Amino acid sequence: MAVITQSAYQTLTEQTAKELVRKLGLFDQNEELNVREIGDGNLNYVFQITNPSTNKRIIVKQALPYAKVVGESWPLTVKRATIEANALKIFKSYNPKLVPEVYYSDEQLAVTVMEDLSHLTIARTGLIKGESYPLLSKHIGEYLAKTLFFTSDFYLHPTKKKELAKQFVNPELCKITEDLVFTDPFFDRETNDFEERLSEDVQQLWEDDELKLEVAKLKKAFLTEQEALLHGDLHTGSIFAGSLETKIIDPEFAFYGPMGFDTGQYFGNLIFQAITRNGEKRAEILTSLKEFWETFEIHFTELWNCSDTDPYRHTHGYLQSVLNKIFQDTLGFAGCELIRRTIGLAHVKDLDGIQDESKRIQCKKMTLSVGKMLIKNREEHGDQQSVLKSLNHLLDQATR
Ligand code: SR1
Ligand code: MG
Repeated sequence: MAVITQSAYQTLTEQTAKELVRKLGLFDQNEELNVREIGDGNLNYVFQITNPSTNKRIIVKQALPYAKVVGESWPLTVKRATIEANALKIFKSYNPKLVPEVYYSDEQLAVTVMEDLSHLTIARTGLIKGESYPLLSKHIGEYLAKTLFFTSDFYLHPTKKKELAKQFVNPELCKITEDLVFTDPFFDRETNDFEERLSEDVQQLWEDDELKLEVAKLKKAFLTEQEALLHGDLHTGSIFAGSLETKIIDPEFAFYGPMGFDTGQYFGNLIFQAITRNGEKRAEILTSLKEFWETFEIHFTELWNCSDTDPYRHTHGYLQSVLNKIFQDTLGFAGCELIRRTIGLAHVKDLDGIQDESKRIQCKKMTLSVGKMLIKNREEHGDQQSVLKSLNHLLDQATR
């Protein structure tokens, strides 16, 4: 039930954000509070509310009725706030330590009030600075094995699964991904954004029919396969990291889709770091990629072996074929992520933050090559060792 009676959507201000947390009883009426708008994503306002004397902090997040990255000319449903709050609750139920707590959500105001995580760092920001997060990939591997398995037909009753899938129909946010990840970067579209020095590489990509056929198949999988409840936007900017702790945030793109989309977005975003680093720091990322998939496989297999929902569970070869499919999808979706973050609308700081122009262009050419390799060869790579070998080989050649 709504704590605040609100007939229509209104954009929060620092003042109304403060009033809200007081009304919710999260702070006393007489507590002195500081407010800062700290949202650095593409879509929402994020207010951090602090009592400076006790250091207690709370986050109030509000979905804006448009995409902040473009402006008011791109209207966007605020229903995504409810999707996000509900997804956070479901994901937390499977991974209590890896997802923040939601204290309150209001559908009308598109507001979610939740745990503050400012003792941690956004993984992308930390990784760009060269920080090491030895547990990050193990945590993400475990988180994904659990969320994907427990929300799939391998675990849920088919009726329950279909009800959940209905609750998470998210057409507007999916359309953003369909356009910005799977379509625009592969055609000459206005939303694309790339340096003049990449024009030749981009032209080649647009003329590569073999690549486009494979991207079309991946887009079809994204549009039609309802395998599990996905986070839907699991890049390193949607993860808070510390040396011991990891928290997955921002599932406003959540919907029922192919499992390999979430694993692929994480995999692809780590590859940006493998490309921009050298020597031992690069090796750290390659180890992290290896740990990610190994952990995912171990947990997924364990859950598979314990569950008794699916009568085909012990059929020889079935689990392996499911894991192979997720792995191939992971590579393909990772490839799309690498390409779209290089030449599409929404870029990443891993690349755009490189000040030296020649180095930046060289890295971007590499993300395009690795992206194409992953998409085209995804079915030939039988296991992760062979992918990491190809990746290493490509990167070594470029560094020489
Ligand atoms: C208009 S939104 C652009 C991108 O930001 C989000 O985080 C998603 O990745 C989306 O593609
Ligand atoms: Mg986001």
